[in-house]
Parts: sequence; structure tokens; C-alpha cells
Amino acid sequence: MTVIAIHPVQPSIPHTTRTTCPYCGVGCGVRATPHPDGRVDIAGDELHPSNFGRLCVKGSALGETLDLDGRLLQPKRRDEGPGSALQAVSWDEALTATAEGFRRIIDTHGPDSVALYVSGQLLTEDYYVANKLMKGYVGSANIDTNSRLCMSSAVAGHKRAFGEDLVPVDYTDLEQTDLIVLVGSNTAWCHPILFQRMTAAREARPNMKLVVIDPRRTATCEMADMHLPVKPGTDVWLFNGLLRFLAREGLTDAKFVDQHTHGMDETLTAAAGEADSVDVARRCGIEHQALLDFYRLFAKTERVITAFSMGVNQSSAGTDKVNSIINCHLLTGRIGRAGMGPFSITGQPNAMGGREVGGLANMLASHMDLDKPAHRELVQGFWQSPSIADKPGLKAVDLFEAIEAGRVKAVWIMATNPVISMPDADQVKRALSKCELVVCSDIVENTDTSAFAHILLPALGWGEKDGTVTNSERRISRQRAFLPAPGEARADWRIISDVAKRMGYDGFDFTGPADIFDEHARLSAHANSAFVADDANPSKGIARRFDIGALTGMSPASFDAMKPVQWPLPADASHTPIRLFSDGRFSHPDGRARFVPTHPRAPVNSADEDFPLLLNSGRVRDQWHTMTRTGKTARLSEHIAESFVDMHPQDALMHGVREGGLARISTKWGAMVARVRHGGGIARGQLFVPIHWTAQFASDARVGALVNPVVDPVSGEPEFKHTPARVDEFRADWYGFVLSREHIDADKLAHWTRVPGRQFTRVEFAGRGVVEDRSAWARELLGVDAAHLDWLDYEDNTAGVYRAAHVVDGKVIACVFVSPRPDLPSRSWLASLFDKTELEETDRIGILVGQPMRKGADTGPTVCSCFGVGRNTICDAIRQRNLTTPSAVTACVKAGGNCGSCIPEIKRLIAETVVEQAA
Ligand SMILES: Nc1nc2c(c(=O)[nH]1)N[C@H]1C(S)=C(S)[C@@H](COP(=O)(O)OP(=O)(O)OC[C@H]3O[C@@H](n4cnc5c(=O)[nH]c(N)nc54)[C@H](O)[C@@H]3O)O[C@H]1N2
Ligand SMILES: Nc1nc2c(c(=O)[nH]1)N[C@H]1C(S)=C(S)[C@@H](COP(=O)(O)OP(=O)(O)OC[C@H]3O[C@@H](n4cnc5c(=O)[nH]c(N)nc54)[C@H](O)[C@@H]3O)O[C@H]1N2
Ligand code: SF4
Ligand SMILES: [Mo]
Repeated sequence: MTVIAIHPVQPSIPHTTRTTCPYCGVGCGVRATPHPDGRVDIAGDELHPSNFGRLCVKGSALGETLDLDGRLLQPKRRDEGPGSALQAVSWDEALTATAEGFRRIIDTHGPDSVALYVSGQLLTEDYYVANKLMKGYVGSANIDTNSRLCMSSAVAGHKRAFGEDLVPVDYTDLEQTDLIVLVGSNTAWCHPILFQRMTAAREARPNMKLVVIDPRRTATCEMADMHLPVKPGTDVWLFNGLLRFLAREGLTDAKFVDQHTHGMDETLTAAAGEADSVDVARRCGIEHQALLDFYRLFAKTERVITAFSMGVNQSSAGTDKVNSIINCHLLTGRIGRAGMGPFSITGQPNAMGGREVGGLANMLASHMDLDKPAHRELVQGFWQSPSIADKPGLKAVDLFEAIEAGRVKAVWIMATNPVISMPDADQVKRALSKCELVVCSDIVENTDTSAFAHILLPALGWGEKDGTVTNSERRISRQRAFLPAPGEARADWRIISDVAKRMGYDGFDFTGPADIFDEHARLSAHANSAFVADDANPSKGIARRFDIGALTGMSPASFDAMKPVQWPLPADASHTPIRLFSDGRFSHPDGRARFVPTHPRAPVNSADEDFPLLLNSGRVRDQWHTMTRTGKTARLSEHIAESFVDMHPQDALMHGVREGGLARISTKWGAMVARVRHGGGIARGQLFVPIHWTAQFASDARVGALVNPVVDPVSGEPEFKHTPARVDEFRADWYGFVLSREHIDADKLAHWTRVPGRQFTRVEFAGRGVVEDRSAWARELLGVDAAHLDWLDYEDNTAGVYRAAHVVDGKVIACVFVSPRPDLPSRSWLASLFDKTELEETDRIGILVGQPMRKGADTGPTVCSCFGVGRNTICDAIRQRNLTTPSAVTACVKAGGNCGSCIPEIKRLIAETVVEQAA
């Protein structure tokens, strides 16, 4: 039986710590209460202004992800390269080896021969120190971050339009607006608490409208008034068309445009050259009437917010998509006032903090620009550093190419898993396996990336580390430690500072996060001429809106007590209106915003005969990225246990695959295997695959390997949502699954996925060839020797069906099911048998027959992860009691009553059940 390792919590009276969720950019406040037995109670912080006490299912399940199983607890070294064994070493040896390795390579090949690749999941303090090390001391801007894959198009779009990377909307605006347009954002699943704030506001003010622009009919669409299923990559057409429509309908705010912007005429001319609305609708693949309805709604609604995320940013036209949206807000003057504006929703918990410290390869610290000598001088002067990078460093995709080409010879990867998350991810493997020195700082020992590391540095994780993060609405919140440091793990800022010192640099004698935050805050205020923008006259200082001067000079105790605050927050608050742009001033030298002409263009790679379908990729509700944390908990693995390819039934038919079966999806760059699904609201010609499953969880499910490495020319952000692909049957002679309380070694099977269940591990698999003795095979798989008599099985040789269970003292230890067809018995019903201390006779018969003997025993696949409520339970309640609203379902079966993330799915089930009853 697995023993879960826990933090050494000292027995004491449980103490509650207020902290911030480590997952998405909503930035919810969390109350964490560790208990002496290792349990940690998690609740929403009712005082936090982002979530007011609510948490989504990922946040609620945080307490289940904090055990130490799989954690990296000691520094390790691998001398023989990838594949060789890791040796535990002392911190001294690991830090010295890292510092000497970097120093040697820099001395021989120059500063640009090394790189850091960091993450929006670092705390601001970690990020600040990493950026200072590279740009101020190594003297190279070769530090890029996974935010390149995420936010960089929004950053570039903001810089072009506003002169600075500024997000002018607050969460309260979403509650005051009359129209929210969600573009390329599955907010219901990816920013659930923000989405709940939107839907709650709509309930309170039914006139408020919600429009979703997404090629897929996502869970978010369930709650929307209008869904525009645009063809992938056509957003610039849509928003250019809107711009023209608004101008034609007389909605130009002439005064605002005249006084506060620049470039409207060129932009309108550029947009006008293109097409009329009939043509736009055709190009976007939507009905003309639907397009006009949307345009008219936008036109007549003064208070409108256009919120966008990865369907916009992750595109070869990502930056233009962003500007085409901002253009519409500038034209109508709908910016800088309550309830309106363009709103980039950030993905990671500290995507915004990373932007503040200038973590991208083309930025300098504190919203200053690498390409401006005055800015470089200011930062270098403040740091008193020996050098300052004077040209942009390599952006993520170029960086890994440079590593493969041998131009970059040492890379230090922190808090990100590029072997999964980069496009053309097999290229990343090739690059890392050739690289002279790969250092990884992570909290987990075995990741797809750490497999390539020469040096592994154990970092403190959530609950152990201390510092700040900034959420989507520019709110800085504290992440606080409430657990002791496990093993030898250390804070990322400390590891970076220790390496910097060993490389011979001063400037890294930080005493703790409060000290670093203070330096960061001081830099933000340093020679900041606030809003007297005058770049030509640096003696007045350099104007930037990112100013948190009011937060300087905090003692460690006041840093510890710091409440969530929004920036700008200058020392002299009278200078700055808290609402960005309410004074009509933007950060370009002339104080005006820029319209940016955007010329629509098709994605770089289009479908062809060999690769006739388009691969889109993104997230599912209950997993976080590469699953190193969320993949630990049964609760979060029940909603969707395996990777899948969602496709249209007719495409499935044409490509010879069936729902429930396995498909091989391939592109010019790579291939993977996934379960075929329908029902994800996918149009003909498109595929959707989730990003989460790694080689740690499945034999062959890395979608990153398939994604084209095409990037946006301005931002360098990869086109994750659009790769030509094909789908073929994955030939399997039999399918099966195991639920087992013991570890199962599945490596010999043709395909497998392994996820945790509540009291067992679940392995889904497929195999090839004839198995002569299925019973012997099953016993070997489950590790039950032949002499063991506690074994029930059933075999139908003709049908190729096999079912077995290992039952000891009436308790099920493991069960296995095999069939030539993928329609196998209900996992949720079998999972429920693991809760029983003694199986009943009907359960044993059920196992052998392959279905429950008692009505109601199969609750169906989990919909509500918080209360473990299955689809069948919900549908039965809807039918039997004629339930018509999600709240009626909640009242009846609890589903949806805690975090509410499943409400859109409940709504869909109500609609489907009503249709089914009417039929
Ligand atoms: N559950 C969960 N939540 C998360 C995360 C997670 O891993 N799991 N990760 C966090 C992070 S880092 C991020 S960046 C965010 C991402 O949050 P989202 O951006 O909401 O999530 P995605 O699923 O990546 O993609 C959003 C949508 O873009 C659509 N799309 C694809 N192509 C186009 C197009 O051409 N035009 C338009 N208009 N739409 C298109 C896709 O169909 C998809 O539904 O989520 C954050 N929240
Ligand atoms: N195909 C496809 N690919 C994508 C996307 C997509 O939509 N489609 N989206 C992209 C986007 S938006 C993003 S943000 C990326 C995310 O992709 P990644 O950043 O690669 O994914 P994570 O799993 O979040 O990786 C975080 C790593 O940091 C470790 N970690 C956790 N906490 C700490 C800590 O405190 N310190 C340290 N040192 N390590 C820690 C975790 O164990 C994990 O290994 O994926 C990108 N890749
Ligand atoms: S919405 Fe969920 S994942 Fe995002 S911060 Fe809040 S609790 Fe965490
Ligand atoms: Mo992201």
C-alpha cells in the first residue's frame, strides 16, 4: 500500500494562514490550516477582494496536493548525461557546479552563450532576482519565460497601443459592465471564479449580456447569450469589420480620439480596404446575421469589456488580434472608465508580476525598455551593476533552437516544463540532450524536462515559499508559507542569489523576500516622473505607470501583514488616479494612445491533403498544465482521466476512428495517441486536444510534440491553437483498464494512461496481439501470484472478454477488465466498490458480469468534483423531478453547490435531458 509522505508539521493548535492560490491568474485568496497529522484544510479567503471566499475545484483541492510523494527534496547531479542515474549531492556542490559551469561557459563563449528559462509561476521576488542576475550581471538578455507562450502577444499589443504594458480593467468593472465579449477564452474552466463573478452579476442585472467568440462551443458558451463559432485565426477580420461598422454607425468618440489618440485615419483606411460584412462573415465562417447582431450589440452598448486570452494571444497574428480589439475601444472612447475596456486575462498566478520585473527577453525591469539607452542607464545605475544587457535576448522558440545549434551551451530552467509546454516539443528534447549544462529548479523530481538535467535543484513549493504574486487586475497579494521547508528544499530567490554570489557578483545579499520586494518597489519609483511623460528629457525621470513606491520601506513584519493591493500605487498617491487611463493619458511620449493598423492574414500553416484537419489545444477544467500538482489528486482526475481528441462525428467517420476508441494524431512535427470524443462542440475540420498529459502519466500523449513552432512576428508567441494534423486509427486488438490499490507497471502495454483514484491507481490501456492465457497475464499485471486463491475471473474466449478481481477478506484489492471493444464497464461504479470494506454478493456477480446488479449503483462519470456527483445521478434527478435550473439540481443532489465550476455542464445536461425527453 502506498504510504503518503507528509511535511513534518509540529503538533500544535492549528493556525490559519492567509495566502494566494498558486494556479490561475484570478489570484484567489486562500485560508490554509495545517493539522499535526499532515492534513491541510483549505478555504476561500472571504476578505480577499478577488474571490470573497470562493474557490474553484483546483483551489479547493490544494490540500490534497501537498504531500511529499515525488517531491525533489535534495540537490541531485547526473554526470553521465540524460538517462544516467541521479546522485544526491550537497547544496554546496550543486550551487558551485551550477555557478562554475555558467562562469566557465560565459568566460569562454561570452554572456550570450548561457540562458535562463523561467516562469510565470515564480514569485515576483524570485523573478526579480533572476532577471537582475541575467540582465545586470551576466550582461545578456537571454532570460525568457513561459509567459512567452502565454501573455507575450498581449504585452506587445499593449506596448504598441498604450506605450506600456498596462491592463486597464478591474474585476469590479466586469460586474458593472453591460456587455462582456470573451474572445478565445474558456473562462468557465480556466478562470472559474472570475467567470462566476460575471455570471452572478448577470443574474443580478439580467440586461447584461455575454458573448463568446471561440471556434469551439465550450462550457463558457453554456452561459452566454451569443456564441460566434469563428473559424480559427479569423479574429482580426472580425474586429476590423467591427471597427468599420462602429465608424460607419457614427460611434466614433471624436473628442476622445482627437485629444488622446493617434493614427485612427490610417487604421480605418487599412481596415476599410478589406471587405464588407458579408465577406467578413464568410471569412469568419459564421452567419451574416449573427455577425451583424454582434456588431449592433457592441455598437449600442456603451459599457463593454472585451476580455481575451489564449485564443487571441497564441496565434501567428496574436499581437494584431490584440490591437484589432484595442482599436475598437479607442475609437469609441470606451476605455479608462467604469465597466469598459479591453481586458487581457492572465493565465498564470504571477504572469503579471513577471511583466513588472521585466522577465521577458525583450524587456527590462520595472516596465522599462531594453532598447532605450536612458532606460538602461536608469536600471543599471539603480542596480549599480557591472553591465546591462543592451539588446533583446532569445525568445523561447529561438532559445531552444539556439541550444540545439550549440550557440547556447548552458540553460537553467525554473518552474516550467518545456519538454511538454513548448511547441515542437521533441525539438526541445533534442536541444536539451545536446546541451552542455542543463540545470532545473523544480519541486518535483521526475518531470519530462528534469529527465534531461545535469543538475536538479529542489525548490520550495506553494505553502512553503513566501513572497508576492500579481493577478489579472494588477492586484499584488502575498503567498505565505504555512508549512516547514521539506527536506533540503530552498526558496528559488535564495538558490539564484547563492549561484550569483558564487559567480562572483555582488548585489545579491538579500535577507529575504521583504528585502527583495523593497528593492523592486524602490526601482519602480526610482526617477519615475509619474505622468509628466517626457522621454526626451531623462533628467525629469522616465515616466511609467508601473509605480509601487507606496510599498517601499516595509519591515519584514509589515511585508508579512501586507494586504492585497492594486497598482499603480505611487508614494504620492495624489499623482495617480487609481483607474488607469481615466485621465486620458497613455505612456507614449506624447501621452496619446495609438491605433495600430492590423492587416488580417491567415495562420502560417494551413490544412492540406496530408494534414486535412486543424489541431487546437488548450485546457480542461480540473487539471493544471503538466499535472505535477493537480495530477496527484483523485478528485481532480475524476472529471477527465485521460487525454482525448475532440472531433466532429463526421470527421471521425471519414478518418476511420470511433468515439471511445483510440486515435493516432499526427502532424509534420510529431504524433500522439488519444481517446476519441465527440460533444466538445467542435466544427468539421477541427480537433481539440488538452495540454496536460505528460510521459509521467501516459505512454504517448504529449500534444506539444505536434504543435508547429510558428510564432507571431512581433511577440514571438507560438501558434498553439492551429497546426494542420491528421487522425488515423490507433490499432489495438484489445482495450482494458485496471483499478488497483497497488502500483501497476504498464510499460509493456501498447498504450496506457495512469491517474490516481480515491483509493487506487487507475490505468487505462490498449494492447496488441493474442494473449494465450489471459488469467496468467492479468495476475502478472496486477502482481498476484498464481498460488493466490483470492481471485475471481470470467473469460469469454470467443468474445475476447476477460474480467477479474483480486479480493482479499472481502475487500477488493484490484480489478481488471479487457475487451476487444473500448466500451468497458463503468469505472465510477467499480471505483465505488473500493470504498467498501466488504463486497456484497451482488458486487461480486456484478464484477463478473461487467455491470452493476443494483439500479443506481452506477453514478456515471464525475461532473461535480467537489461532491463527487456523477452524470447519471444528475440526469436521473433532472428526469425524475423535472428540474429545469442548475440551482434546482444543486438543491437536489448537491452538484454545483461548492465551487460552482460544473454549473455550465449541469446546464448542458438539463438541456440534453429535456431534448431527450421530448424526443
Ligand atoms: N483548469 C485550468 N485553468 C487554467 C490553466 C490550466 O492549466 N487549467 N492554465 C492557466 C493559464 S497559464 C492560462 S494561459 C489560461 C488560459 O485560459 P484560456 O485562454 O481560456 O484557455 P485555452 O483552453 O488555452 O484556450 C482558450 C480558447 O481559445 C479558443 N481558440 C482557439 N483558436 C482560436 C481562434 O483563432 N480565435 C478565438 N477567438 N478563439 C480560439 C480555444 O478553442 C479555447 O477554447 O488558463 C489558466 N487557467
Ligand atoms: N499545446 C499547447 N501548449 C501550451 C499551451 C497551449 O495552450 N497549448 N499553453 C502555454 C501556456 S499559456 C503556458 S502558461 C505553459 C505552461 O506550461 P509549463 O510552465 O511548462 O507547465 P507547468 O506544469 O505549470 O510547469 C511548472 C513546473 O514548475 C514546477 N513548480 C511548481 N512550483 C514551483 C516552485 O515554486 N518553484 C520551482 N522552481 N518549480 C515549481 C512544477 O512542478 C512544474 O514542473 O504551457 C504552454 N504550452
Ligand atoms: S479561480 Fe481557481 S485556480 Fe484560479 S486562483 Fe481561484 S481558486 Fe485558484
Ligand atoms: Mo499560460
